[in-house]
Amino acid sequence: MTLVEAPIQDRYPTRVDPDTGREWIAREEPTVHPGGPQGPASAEELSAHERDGFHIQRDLLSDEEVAACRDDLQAMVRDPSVLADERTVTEPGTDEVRSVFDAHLLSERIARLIRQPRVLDRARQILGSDVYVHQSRVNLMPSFRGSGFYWHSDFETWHAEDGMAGMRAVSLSIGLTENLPFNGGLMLMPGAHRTFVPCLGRTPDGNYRSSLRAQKVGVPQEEDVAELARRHGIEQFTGPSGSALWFDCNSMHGSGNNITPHPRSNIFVVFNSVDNPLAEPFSAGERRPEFVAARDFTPLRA
Ligand code: 6CS
Ligand code: FE
Repeated sequence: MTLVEAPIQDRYPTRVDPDTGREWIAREEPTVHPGGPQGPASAEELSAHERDGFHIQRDLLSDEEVAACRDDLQAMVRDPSVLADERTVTEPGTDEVRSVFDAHLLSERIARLIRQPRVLDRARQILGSDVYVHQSRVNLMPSFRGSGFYWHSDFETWHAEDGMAGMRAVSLSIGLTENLPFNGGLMLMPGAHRTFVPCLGRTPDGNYRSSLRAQKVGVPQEEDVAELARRHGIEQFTGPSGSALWFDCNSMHGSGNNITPHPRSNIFVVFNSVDNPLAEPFSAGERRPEFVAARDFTPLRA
């Protein structure tokens, strides 16, 4: 007898036909999942995370650690083999580095950092289980010509293009420069993570090659953004270097361009629950490469 596995149910249909409509879907799963360790996040931080879909961890890194990470980052973007690699993504229309993926594999320091209790246990605490790294990168937003990202939910892409079934992933963004209100920092809509907003259009093959520079498919309609902003408002993540933002995979977020002389860089790591491993893409014809969507679900260990 052969066992036929039932296909995993698509709880969040997206990339839909404009004619079929795009009803919002209420999230039924929690944001902070039970079953994780008791610390290091406080009860207040966890309840803010559940309510808003994000919380800020001030002083995650000391000034010395920030300086060391920035040195690593500079070394990466000067390394010809890194620059020639598919994992390095440049700004739209120029060869300025925008992101280097697999940062936790390229930098020993980042590899160690994400296994320390101040990071790993907080990720476990939020997701209520062991975790693995779904995606990691360093992002650099240059001064004067840095381009932002339009509003989106990361989960929409990870569900559609990577086969992430449920909302049980959390992103960590650690500022390596000051995040000012005007140098292209992240804007988020507190509370919008409880709604899934389907997007229109089909996913073209090889979409990631352009979407990592400027996302076109998998962004909500302007009416949806306007209604979410009316209901939830918009906040911006600001803070000195070394502060970190933890945000839910379905948080609605985006960033403006950076025309200031102040560049912005950060380390970005996505933790997914080992109980939420990737299946086949729900709304794309092919899987994305491992450097954008890892399929090694081995739990991260200290
Ligand atoms: O593709 C990704 O995994 C991430 N990048 C973009 C531009 N949007 C979705 C997600 O944040
Ligand atoms: Fe994003």
